[in-house]
Amino acid sequence: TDQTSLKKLAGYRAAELVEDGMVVGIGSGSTIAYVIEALGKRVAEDGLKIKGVPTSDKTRRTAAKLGIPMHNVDDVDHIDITIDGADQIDENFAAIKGGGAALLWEKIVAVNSKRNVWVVDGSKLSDHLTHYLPVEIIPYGADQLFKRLEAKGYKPTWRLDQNGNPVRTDSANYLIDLHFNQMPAPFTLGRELTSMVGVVEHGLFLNVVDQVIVGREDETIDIFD
Ligand code: DER
Repeated sequence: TDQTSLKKLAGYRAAELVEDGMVVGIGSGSTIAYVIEALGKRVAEDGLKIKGVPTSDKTRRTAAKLGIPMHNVDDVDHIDITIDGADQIDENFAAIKGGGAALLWEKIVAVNSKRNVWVVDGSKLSDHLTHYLPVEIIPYGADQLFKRLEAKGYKPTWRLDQNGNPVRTDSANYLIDLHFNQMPAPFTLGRELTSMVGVVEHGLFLNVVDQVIVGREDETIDIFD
């Protein structure tokens, strides 16, 4: 089975966690596109009543187009459940996110959610984190910050769009991706990064997720709580 149908399988399964009347944080990326598709169907066909809270402008537009009422994170009292994707999840449920350039809003929505669920295909699971680490930074002083990260041996690269221009996030910040042969302890690395002036947030999501839904090659679904 190809990865797409595993993402679809897991995405549709995750959408079943959403109940009528919920405020739902909606993640970003190609796996979550299936969650949005499934929720849109239920809104249109079953009259599901939910409030969606987006983790990116792209998600806001995609969900709204399918008839899901979208609200900003500050316009709801609380978020009952957030369903998002991830780039890599290790055996302690620590994750790297941000491959889709949405890590800041994803983390803002996650920390304001009663419950966080991640939906992945099996290829995202790893016994330790090896994926590049996205870091969102303020444009003013970005070049100096890039050099400081280089000096630390973190092998930074600019996140570029298909025209080779630096990507701007939904908060109009830049993204730098860090590369490690052996990643330092995630919690320590995260604290170090957010203590650097000009760093807004990083893609290490630690002690965030409550449940992980995995679409397996043999089309089974594993759920880890
Ligand atoms: O940026 C993110 O963290 C997204 O959730 C994303 O990286 C997951 O992307 P995918 O579902 O398209 O693999």
